[in-house]
Amino acid sequence: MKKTLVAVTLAILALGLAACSGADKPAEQKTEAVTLSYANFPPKITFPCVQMERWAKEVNARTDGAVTVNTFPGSTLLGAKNMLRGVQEGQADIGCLSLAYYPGVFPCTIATNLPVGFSSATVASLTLWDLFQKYKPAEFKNLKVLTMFTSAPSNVMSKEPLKSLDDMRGVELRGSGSLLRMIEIMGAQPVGMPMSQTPEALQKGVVKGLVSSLEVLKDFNFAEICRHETITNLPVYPFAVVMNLDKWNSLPESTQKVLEDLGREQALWTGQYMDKHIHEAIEWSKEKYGINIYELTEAEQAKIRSKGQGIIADWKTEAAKAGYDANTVLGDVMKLKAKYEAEYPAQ
Ligand code: 3IO
Repeated sequence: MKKTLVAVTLAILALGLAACSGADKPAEQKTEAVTLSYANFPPKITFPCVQMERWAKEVNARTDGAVTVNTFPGSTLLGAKNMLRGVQEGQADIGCLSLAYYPGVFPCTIATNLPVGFSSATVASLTLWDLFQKYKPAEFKNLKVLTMFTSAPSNVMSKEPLKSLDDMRGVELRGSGSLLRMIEIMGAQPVGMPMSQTPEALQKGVVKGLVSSLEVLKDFNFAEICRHETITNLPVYPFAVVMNLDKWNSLPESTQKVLEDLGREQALWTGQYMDKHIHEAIEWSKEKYGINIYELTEAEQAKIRSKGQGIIADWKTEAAKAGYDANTVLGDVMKLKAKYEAEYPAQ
């Protein structure tokens, strides 16, 4: 009787132990399910949102379904101008920032928005990513940067033909960041606003055109209203995808690794998507709306390039004030640009 009792007690204890460790161990090894919200400002079909959907899908697959990303395109969770604060305060876990919308906030990485003549979004995106990795600038200190990318070089899209700098005089053109200064240099009238407000501004006639990468002709259907495009090869717009730091710190290490491994790959994917999509968008716009494309003269381009040096000089002053060795940062941009132009020649 006593022996049986001891045996039964031991058996119960053993079972209990097994159950405890069983409940503990395998559950901890299997990554806990987590859902992340990801805010974006422009409409779903535009490139910042196309890359967002690709990222969400990859993350879900690479974490074996442990991470689900809920995407909020079209300013449904956060808009262009409250994206930064919204992510810092945790209203969204992840947000997509156009750095040019935050003057003075990103003194290091905004160097990629300078008129340095990037040849493609692929080259500029990888340059931006590497620049960030080298400096890990304090401008992102309370955030986790998940990936970065840029638009393609900017050109002028307008309602009326702007075949020369003379034609541009006084014409209201939308831009942001350094593009506002470039618009001024060309003699036009700069009007600052995020891309997400541009359709309405064009519709209402507040602006007569815009300066950005040409895929928006298709993605926003701007080709319908802006039948005239002037090739100017102006700066690219840099973007950062950032995560709330507390949320990042709460993620299991295995998940953090998946996200970190995806950072550069996503930058390259987005640059290449953009460069390919530009060609499709131009062809589509020619076919559907018969858009006209103009080139400035060599002399006009030289004038723009030369005046653009002033923007670079002013950035150097700002970057130095923020504690950067501006010549070294700019030198890095130029070195990375040359390296990636050799690796990814313009198509
Ligand atoms: C851009 C921003 C949102 C959607 C599509 C876009 N294509 C190019 C840009 C860059 C730009 O003009 C901006 O304001 O960030």
